[in-house]
Amino acid sequence: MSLSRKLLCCSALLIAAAALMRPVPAAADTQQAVEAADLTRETKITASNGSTSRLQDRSTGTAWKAEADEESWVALRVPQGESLGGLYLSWSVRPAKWRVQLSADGERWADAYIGGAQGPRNEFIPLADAAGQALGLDIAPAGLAESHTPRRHARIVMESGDQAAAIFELRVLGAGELPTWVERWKPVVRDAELMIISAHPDDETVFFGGVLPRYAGEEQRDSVVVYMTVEERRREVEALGALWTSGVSTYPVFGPFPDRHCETLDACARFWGGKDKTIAYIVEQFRRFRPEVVVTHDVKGEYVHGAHLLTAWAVQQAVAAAADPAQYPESAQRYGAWQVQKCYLHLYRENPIVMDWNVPLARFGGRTAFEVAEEALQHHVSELHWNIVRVHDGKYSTAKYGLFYSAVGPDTAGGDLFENIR
Ligand SMILES: [Ca+2]
Ligand SMILES: [Zn+2]
Repeated sequence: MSLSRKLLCCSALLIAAAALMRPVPAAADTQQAVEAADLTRETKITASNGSTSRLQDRSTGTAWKAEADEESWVALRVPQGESLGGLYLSWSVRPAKWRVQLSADGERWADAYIGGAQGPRNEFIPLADAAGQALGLDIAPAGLAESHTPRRHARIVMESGDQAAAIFELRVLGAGELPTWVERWKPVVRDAELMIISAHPDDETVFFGGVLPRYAGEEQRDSVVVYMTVEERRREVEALGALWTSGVSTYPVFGPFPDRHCETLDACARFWGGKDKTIAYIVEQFRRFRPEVVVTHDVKGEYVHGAHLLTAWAVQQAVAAAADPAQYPESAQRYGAWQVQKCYLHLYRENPIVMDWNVPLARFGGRTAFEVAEEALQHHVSELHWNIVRVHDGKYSTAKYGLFYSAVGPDTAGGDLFENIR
């Protein structure tokens, strides 16, 4: 038996002993793993510069900022007796290069995770092994005496480029099974079953609320949400929270178009670089993700907003264009042509269907799609002061759609966006 093997055995015993000492919640099923504790409040957090309170105020309205063109760090120490299971970061600006290092004594550090500029805005960095036990002993052991000591110290070392890295929020998790609020985004899928095209973050819930809990959550259909325009970075974080709550685990697409208030389709098209550019972008999303069912805005723009009007109009054009390789040939060459099977428009008068969002959903503990949507909406914190921002059940009911296009025949039973698909 090698030395490292022996060390592993010792560690396994220590971990087993620690696990035995952990209190088990009275109502918990003892068969289940212990849920990782949120240690953020008890953890001492320091940084190379600036105030760390902005990292821990539970607000995406504030962010800690690194220094531009410098190496910066955020360091933390979990309390005695706790083990570090992972870090959960909400990035405002990702650094060009960054790493997470661990230490037993806060002086000698070893790399545990290397990160880069690309990645989700909300990111979980596991610092524990697959069994959910505290990692530490196998990371470049600094010496025999120390290798029994759990790594209670971690630091995020960032190399900013010309734009300084910034972090909205940092959460520190103990060892164990991750709580459900920790978002773990999957890479994009090639063949989406459902695509929602939403002009702004919050429209997916305000006007289409119910669709994602039912199809992404309850039916576990691969779902991609495309946002045409995003006003600021914190809105992306809010959208991620809403999507995760609705049962979506595939990272959304945040589009390139500027968010300006406009009341007509033409005014919005001027801001967005023209109608053709808008259609080309949606055609590319169809070809890239190959959705079977597409859901988008009311042709009247919901409460008459230019971005909703243009989005609904451009989706109608794009359904036919995406299927024709001669149109927008650049994305056709890259991804191939694609025929969307069904396209629904919110509140559309032709071929109408009414969804029932009041059915209890097993995957959400018996809550209904409408109730889940209302919970999801609470993530859009910066929009909640607007009157219009609520999950609609009256004039703009999230339950009402019409089938604008179908390659699989008309709906006959009704009440299911995937009727005739499978
Ligand atoms: Ca904050
Ligand atoms: Zn909107």
